[in-house]
Amino acid sequence: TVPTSSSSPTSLPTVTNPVPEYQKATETGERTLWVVFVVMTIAMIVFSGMSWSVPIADQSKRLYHIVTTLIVTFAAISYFAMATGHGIGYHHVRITEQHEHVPDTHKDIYRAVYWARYVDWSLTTPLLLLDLCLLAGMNGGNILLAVVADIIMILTGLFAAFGSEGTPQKWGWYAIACIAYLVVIWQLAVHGRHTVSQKGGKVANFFAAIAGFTLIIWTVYPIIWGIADGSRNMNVDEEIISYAVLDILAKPVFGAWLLFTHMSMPETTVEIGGFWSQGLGNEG
Ligand code: RET
Repeated sequence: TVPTSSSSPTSLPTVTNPVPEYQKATETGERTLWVVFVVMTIAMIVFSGMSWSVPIADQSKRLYHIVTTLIVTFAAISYFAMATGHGIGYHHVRITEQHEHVPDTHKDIYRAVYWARYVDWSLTTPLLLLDLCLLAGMNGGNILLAVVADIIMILTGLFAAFGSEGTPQKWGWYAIACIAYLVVIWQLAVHGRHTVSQKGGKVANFFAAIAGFTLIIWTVYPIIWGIADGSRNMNVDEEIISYAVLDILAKPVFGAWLLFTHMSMPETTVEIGGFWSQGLGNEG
């Protein structure tokens, strides 16, 4: 051990454990990242194939296909980054052990934080919300509010992931993210449910089912975050596997459900005005 500092002239010097501990993925975690990369890539090919099968004259029926294909495309890119070792930072914590007659010791712990996830989520969760908002037929103002609150949730979540422990920083950011998440839920549960009821029972029931599914899956994310990044009670591999399962449910499974239902339920077609549904220049 190497003495680094002394807190007061009369006390013993504090020493730092010279061997820091790195907490990172093993082969299990890395293999999981590759598997999800493959799943997202297959979903991307299937969803874009489904979009090609929609006649060119029916562009308004392709909007969900485009949004949903973009979602799995971003996910595939972000999983490629993480599987090849990109988009990973290290969060540092120093643990001090106090001793009576020997110097205090420090242990430095560096834990892998996959910040590429947050880049993915900041692009894909707004698009997932857009799918749901379009299905419900929400107005532009409410869609904007839901999307902006969602982006705030993800970015403040990223700050929380690198926030220091033992100060208000980490859990302060987490609390702000949770408030933003409540705004998102509010938009869907109140405004989404209200506008979709005007589209008739069939669409309203489908919206209730797929938005309910989304709400359950999304709510598990901050719980996993709290256990893995917050209280450090989950190792990096377990964190990777948990998010892998959630990501597959939230993106390819959600997307397949939406697109297949949309094909057999013409009432789900987006009807919010020329820009989104008609194609520019097609109206005159
Ligand atoms: C964080 C931590 C801070 C508090 C909250 C969070 C919520 C994250 C959510 C993520 C959803 C991700 C999805 C990914 C798609 O594949 C950022 C974890 C509230 C809701 C759906």
